[in-house]
Amino acid sequence: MPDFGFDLLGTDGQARRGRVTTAHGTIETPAFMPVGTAATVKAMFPEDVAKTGAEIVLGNTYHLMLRPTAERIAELGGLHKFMNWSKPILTDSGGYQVMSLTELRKLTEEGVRFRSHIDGSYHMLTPERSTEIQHLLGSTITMAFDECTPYPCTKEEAEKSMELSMRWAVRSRDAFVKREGYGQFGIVQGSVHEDLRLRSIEALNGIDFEGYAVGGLAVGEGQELMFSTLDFTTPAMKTDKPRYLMGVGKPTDLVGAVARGIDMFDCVLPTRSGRNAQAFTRRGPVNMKNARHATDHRPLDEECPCPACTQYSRAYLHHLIKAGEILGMMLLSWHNIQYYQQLMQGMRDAIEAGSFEDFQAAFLEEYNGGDI
Ligand code: PRF
Ligand code: ZN
Repeated sequence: MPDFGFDLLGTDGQARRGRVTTAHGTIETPAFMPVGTAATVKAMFPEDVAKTGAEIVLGNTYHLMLRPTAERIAELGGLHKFMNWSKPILTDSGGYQVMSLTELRKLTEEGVRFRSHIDGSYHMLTPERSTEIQHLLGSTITMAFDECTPYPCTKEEAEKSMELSMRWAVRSRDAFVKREGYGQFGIVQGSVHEDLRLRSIEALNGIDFEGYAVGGLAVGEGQELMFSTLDFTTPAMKTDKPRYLMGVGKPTDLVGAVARGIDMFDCVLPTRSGRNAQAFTRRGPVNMKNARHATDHRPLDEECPCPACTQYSRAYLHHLIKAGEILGMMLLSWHNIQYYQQLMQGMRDAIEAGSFEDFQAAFLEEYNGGDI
């Protein structure tokens, strides 16, 4: 059994090419993790998720603790067996979902008490309970329990919130049961403030996590502020540990964040958009509801190897979406995950070749050039 590890294989400017080694296999980075909130990447079979090149998926503590419960998944042999996915799984710790999905909640030093968005029942999440739930799930990568600082907020609020997350990081680490091949990531907070981000990194570096995430971004600050925050955040982070930008993002976000030294991402965008008629292509996003596709014989993207592109026309995809057919959502979800994985592969190849800057320029030109 290999222990949990990260090898930095090469760099090109700030961009990094790496490999995460885990109990459930390796993850080539930069990597994108499709979101499997409720023990399923929505509208996709796990074997098809793997066919796109995805090597890790994300699961959610918040959703799974409420339904079907962590204890039930543990009794059934863990999340990997439950959802028929044998590669690595990273689980988010729940605090972010509690704050974004529940109306009634109370945040204290101890943790967050909240009412389920499913049946209104009362629950409590603390660093200890979140870490225990992720252990019961059998998560390959456990996330520390944090508060995602809202944006905008005052600097004083950002400071208090970051300090609370750092105390929770210590408690999360203490509650983590270290096993060979499994890891736990700390989460840097501090909003868009350089001194707060640097203090957060300092506090987390004192705890030897297996990796470090950047939280509290992509919360409404906009791409420019997200990038300028990364510009002072990633250079202060350890170089020998993976760096994960949580909940990001659009294709242009991924390329810009890799250019700034990020190794891992997750986002609902490819799957959520896929269920909502939006397809991502080399030439930018395409709305498949648009009537211009109704008689178009051509594939969505002639260079994409996914079944939506190799076996069906734009006209058929348009018809499925207009008719509200489930297959339309399945095909667009597959295509979008495939597109994201191809984009990551392109970035990994460009970093290896030392041509990331050219890759970024060519990507932006084609992506912003518009659909054919
Ligand atoms: N913390 C956690 N999960 C997250 C975030 C965070 O800050 C974000 C921010 N974009 C997404 N998911 N635990
Ligand atoms: Zn495709």
